[in-house]
Amino acid sequence: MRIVVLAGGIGGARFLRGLRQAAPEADVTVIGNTGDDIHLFGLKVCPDLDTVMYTLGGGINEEQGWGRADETFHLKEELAAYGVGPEWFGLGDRDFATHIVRTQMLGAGYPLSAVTEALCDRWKPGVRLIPMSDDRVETHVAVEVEGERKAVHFQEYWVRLRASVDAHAVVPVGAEQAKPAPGVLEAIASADVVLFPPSNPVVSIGTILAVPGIREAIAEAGVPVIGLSPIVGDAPVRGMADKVLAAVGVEATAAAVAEHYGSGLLDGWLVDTVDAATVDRVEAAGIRCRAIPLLMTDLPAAARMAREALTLAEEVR
Ligand code: GDP
Ligand code: FO1
Ligand code: CA
Repeated sequence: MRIVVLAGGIGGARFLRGLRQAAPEADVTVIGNTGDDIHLFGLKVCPDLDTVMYTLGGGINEEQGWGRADETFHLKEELAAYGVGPEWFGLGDRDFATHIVRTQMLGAGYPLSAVTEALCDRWKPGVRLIPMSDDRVETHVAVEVEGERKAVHFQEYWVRLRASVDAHAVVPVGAEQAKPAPGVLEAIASADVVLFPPSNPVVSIGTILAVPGIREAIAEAGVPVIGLSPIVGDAPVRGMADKVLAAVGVEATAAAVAEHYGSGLLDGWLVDTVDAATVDRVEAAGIRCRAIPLLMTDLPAAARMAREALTLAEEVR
């Protein structure tokens, strides 16, 4: 079975670990969000690609959900001693190596998709990880700070400002001109099922779908498209999905996120058992819906979610 998964960082990566266990024989292609990417310390940082690669490759800091396990921060401290920042972004020593390799290869002319493949040669995530695009796309967030309206990079909104101010708009800068990376459209066209893990619907999956051709390819593939809600009990399990959903005029509920994707894209939707009362609303929107436990507390829990998603895919096929 060929499975295509659109993934952000933590929510996508933890679900993928479950999927790999639930369907060990499956051929899984992950289309990764690159809208979170940023140039810092002179290096190209790709948080969501790295979170998927480290999580599936066994190098992730489990508690944090991003960055490397067993990390130290000597390099960042030495840079800070020279007054070189940004001080608000924590890049660890082990993680720095990934970024140096990536930036060197990009500088030598390799596209991000080839660089990602090279990095995955080391980590062996057990899936094919492809960035959504080789072209630069950067998510910016319109905010108001001390009465002044301005746009900041998504990392600045999330990591520096801790999403403490309202997001007025979310813009994937460069997406309109971006092309899907080599292999993306081919993987979708030959997929047996497309999964939306419980990733952020706006700044992860929304950004991937903003690359022209990807949404259309999924709709045209004619295979089940199944999503899992990142919203449980009317709140994100973690992160700032409520803030960025508000920016696009969508309430932070499992049902509203399903309606936001719409029946033109989504065939099936899984909500948590605490949101079982909203199943009828989702089905009324033309999307098959089930309520199951959706908290990825451990690997077996994530694997059960993946199994349910594949079962729902067979039901709607
Ligand atoms: P990010 O790029 O690191 O923010 O990760 P993703 O975009 O892949 O996923 C973020 C989303 O995952 C957030 O909106 C969370 O609510 C959701 N999430 C995290 N852990 C869980 C979980 O255990 N269950 C569910 N249903 N959603 C989760
Ligand atoms: N998140 C933080 O909250 N603080 C950090 O200092 C930070 C550093 C960082 C470095 C590398 C990396 O791959 C991810 C990092 N993240 C950090 C996570 C990241 O900013 C966001 O959680 C994701 O981009 C949201 O998807
Ligand atoms: Ca992300």
